[in-house]
Amino acid sequence: MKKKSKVGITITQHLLNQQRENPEATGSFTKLLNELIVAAKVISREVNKAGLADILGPTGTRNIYDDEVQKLDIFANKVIIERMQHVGELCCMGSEENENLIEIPSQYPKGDYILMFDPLDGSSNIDVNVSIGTIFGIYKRKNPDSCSEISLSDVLQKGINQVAAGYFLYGSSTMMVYTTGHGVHGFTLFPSIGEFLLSHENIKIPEKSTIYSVNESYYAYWDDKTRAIVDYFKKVDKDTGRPYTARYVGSLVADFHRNLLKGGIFMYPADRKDPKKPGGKLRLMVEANPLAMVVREAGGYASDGYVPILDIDPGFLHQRTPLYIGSKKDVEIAEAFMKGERK
Ligand code: AHM
Ligand code: MG
Repeated sequence: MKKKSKVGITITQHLLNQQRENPEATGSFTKLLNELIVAAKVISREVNKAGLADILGPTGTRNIYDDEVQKLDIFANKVIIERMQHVGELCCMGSEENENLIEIPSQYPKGDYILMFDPLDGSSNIDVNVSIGTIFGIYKRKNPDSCSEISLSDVLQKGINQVAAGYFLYGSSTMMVYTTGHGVHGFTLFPSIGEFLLSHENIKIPEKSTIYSVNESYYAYWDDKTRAIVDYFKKVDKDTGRPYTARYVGSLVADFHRNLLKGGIFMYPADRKDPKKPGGKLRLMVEANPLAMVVREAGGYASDGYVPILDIDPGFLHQRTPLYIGSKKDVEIAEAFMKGERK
């Protein structure tokens, strides 16, 4: 019998349904995601009024990656930390904006979950009304029985260990896309009722696409293998649908989301642009891993050019990685060029 569509149900109902389907669930995970959703609603409201308030524009400071920090980044970071620290389900958090692990203050109860997040990704697009997003990945601490303080060794885990991951997209509408390993589901925020309603049930990414997304202005900084990938996608060949179309917003969440729905490959290769960032710009724990889990659940693939993103053992919290992510066949083509199997 065909499964009845659940389109239109609230995110809360969806989480509760998933909780019921898992007899071991205690509800703590649902509580955690619910609080994250409230934080995203607050961020969404601020993003929507960004042009109106004195919240626009850079603060003049730089974060640990030497990126200019925008006021809204700081706001989003603060909202997530303050809302999530008192839920009682987290043992710590890690944010793109914080150099060290974020501890849960001693007055609040703690749990076994770890929240890794990029509070506002694509921040260079804030000032110009282009879509931006929040990315999150949730893990369980490695040693749950430990009464000891949380340490980096509890946190530094492969992306494959994520128990949930997703993102909020602040675009023409605000969306939440998430997975707990049981399909990828998309919800759209209906501002009039303040609720996320299921709008994209069980998303599947096309296996092969005709879209490539990369900042091609760095061509001169790439190695020959990377150049060959892009040359391949641009070459005319009717049978394989080439040349592909180029689409690059410059907001990872926006580029990823479009490719997830329409098919496509997003690439942020390693380059020689900045000697301080030789492994590419994007961060493994807060950007690549969550999206890699989402894409895998949707039938796609994410690689650093050689190995699956989800299999990379992080050496430190803010590790960077080259990223090739999207339609499976296209990412495999990129991988084949990087491994020298294609020339
Ligand atoms: P951010 O986390 O500082 O906003 O940087 C990440 C963003 C991604 O959203 C996007 O894919 C990339 O940086 C764009 O970088 P570039 O301008 O080098 O193409
Ligand atoms: Mg980011």
